[in-house]
This record gives sequence, C-alpha cells and structure tokens, in this order.
Amino acid sequence: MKKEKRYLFPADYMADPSVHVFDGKIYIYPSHDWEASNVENDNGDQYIMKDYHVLSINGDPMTGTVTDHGCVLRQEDIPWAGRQLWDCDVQEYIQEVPTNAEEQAAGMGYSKKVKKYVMYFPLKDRNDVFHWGTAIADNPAGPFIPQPAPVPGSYSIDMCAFRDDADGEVYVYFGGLWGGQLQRYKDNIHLETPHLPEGKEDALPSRCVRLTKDGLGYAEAPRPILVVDNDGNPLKADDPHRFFEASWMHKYNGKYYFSYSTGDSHLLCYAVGDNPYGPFTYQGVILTPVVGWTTHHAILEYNGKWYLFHHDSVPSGGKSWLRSLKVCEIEYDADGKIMTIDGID
Ligand code: FUB
Repeated sequence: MKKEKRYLFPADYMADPSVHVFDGKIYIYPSHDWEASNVENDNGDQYIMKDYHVLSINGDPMTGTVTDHGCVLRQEDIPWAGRQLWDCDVQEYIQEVPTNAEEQAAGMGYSKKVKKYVMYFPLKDRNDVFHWGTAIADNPAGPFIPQPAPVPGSYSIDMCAFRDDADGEVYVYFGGLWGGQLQRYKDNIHLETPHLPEGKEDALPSRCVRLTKDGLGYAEAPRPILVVDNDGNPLKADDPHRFFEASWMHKYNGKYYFSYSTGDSHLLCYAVGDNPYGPFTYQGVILTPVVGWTTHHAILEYNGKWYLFHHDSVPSGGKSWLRSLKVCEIEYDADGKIMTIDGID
C-alpha cells in the first residue's frame, strides 16, 4: 500500500535510523553518510562514516520540528578506531551514584539515582575487524564519551538495543552478512575460514545477547535468533526473506516482533515470537525495495500510532552510500499483521 512519507532531515545524508522515546521525546540515532571516492563493493567500502549526530523530533513524527543536536561522537576520539562507524543504537539506564558533600548536607543521603545513556556502535579496529564500542552520555542528545576498548568478545554490526518491559532487561540484537562479517563467526568463535550458507542450507541467523545491568557488557553468550516458517523450519539461505542485517525489535500486543533487512533482495521483513530469543515465525514484508541498495529501519509507537523510520537514496540521485531519513505511519490488521508499504512513492 502507498503511505504518505516525510523526509526527516533534508540538510544532510543520514541513514540506518534507531529511534526511541526518552523523557517523552523522540530521539533518532542515525549513521552519518559521507561522499565516498572508493569503489562500491560487496564489502561495503563505500560506507565510510566517521561520526554520529543525534536528531530529535518535537512532537508528531510526520509534522514535528526536527532538531540536529550536532556531532556527538567522532571516530578520531575512539582510542581503538580503524574505520567505518556504521548503524548505532542507544539505550537508557538508571544508575546509583554517590552524592557530593553539598547534596549530603541537603539531606539527600549517600547516593542518588541518575539517568545515563549508552550508545552501542560498530566500528572496525585497525585490523579491519568489526567490534562494538560503547559510549556514555548524561543526556539522550549526547555528547557521548567512548569507553577505551570495545566490548570483549563483540563482533559484527547493526546493534538494536531493546529494553523488554516484561523483565526490565536490555537485549541487543546484532549481525550482518558480507561486509558485516557475521559469516566469520560460529558459536561466537572466530572461524579460520568464513562460511556463508548457500542454497538449501539454513540461513545465517542474527544474534541476541542480554546485557549486564550497567549496559556495558555481555551478561551471557550471544544466542542465534532463528526465523522459521510455519512448520518451525529455519528459513534457507536462498530464501529472499532470510535475515541479512539491520535487526530491530518491538513489542505489539505482548508479542515480540523481530524485523530485519534481507540485504541483496532489498526487503524489510518481520517475524513474530513469544519471548526475546524466539524462535520467530516469519510473517511477511514490511517495506518493498526502495531506491538504493540498503534498506534499514526502526519501528516506534508514539501517541498511540506506529511509525516506520527508514532511509532511501532518492535525494542523492540513487547513490547507495548517500541516504536520507524518512518516516511513515504503519498499520496492523486485526490479527497483528503489518500491512506492507511500497518502498517507491
Ligand atoms: O550504513 C552501513 C551499513 O549499511 C549498515 O550497517 C547496514 O545496515 C546498511 O544499512
């Protein structure tokens, strides 16, 4: 179906939106696309992003004023940086910190609760291997101060940091094929020889890990996230609806909706499960192909309506590495199915 769409930030090329409501306001955490002189290839060398901005929307996503809070983290400020700051996400944490002498004299006791915001970003180290970094801010609009080293054991790209209202825990969904390097890992161990499944082999799954309470590390080993058909069989590698990258998680009517990009078949698809780890039963297509190679998204409820944030390459004349943020409303039918939206307006 056709839906009215809005370009959110015509002033610059930004992509890969992660979107949350913090303190009642919508915050967008996008990648910041740069003009690339290098060749476009399957390794994604054309995506040479070097910093992050935070955007916020004052009110309704379709009409509210969009504010650019400026550059909140630069590659050059990250001690272990090699190259390529790809899709990030941010989550809010409440932390107990010591009070100072003045606050104690005012009767506040020895500790107080403060909000902290942790950004999760994928970045290649100097050996060209992706890990995730974390960076901390006092405010959802940043600036974000990077931790000195990547999260131990972390790998691949495209983190979605989802807080489950059922248990209060944060689960990070991640992974991406090809340039995202997921094929280099099995059971969280780096393989000597990468294995990208083909044909009727089971498709390579996205991963999910529950984080520690401070949001800065793994509370467990990452688990595979299976997308299965109606008979419970994992989707196969040659299925155009299989997972490729750009995980997102949201809940609707108590069900867990895992959505993702199918990469080389250029769709946004979704699957539904009963808990954060799945398995997730494949349901359908959210968005048909857009102009540009990549497709990426976030789904958010705001004031009782549901929105799809995504990107396309129309404003750059089809340059796949120069993408622009868009938003439109999405609808569910009575059975909880998301109505498919046309990617081309
Ligand atoms: O923006 C760089 C990469 O392209 C992202 O990490 C992928 O999801 C794709 O959008």
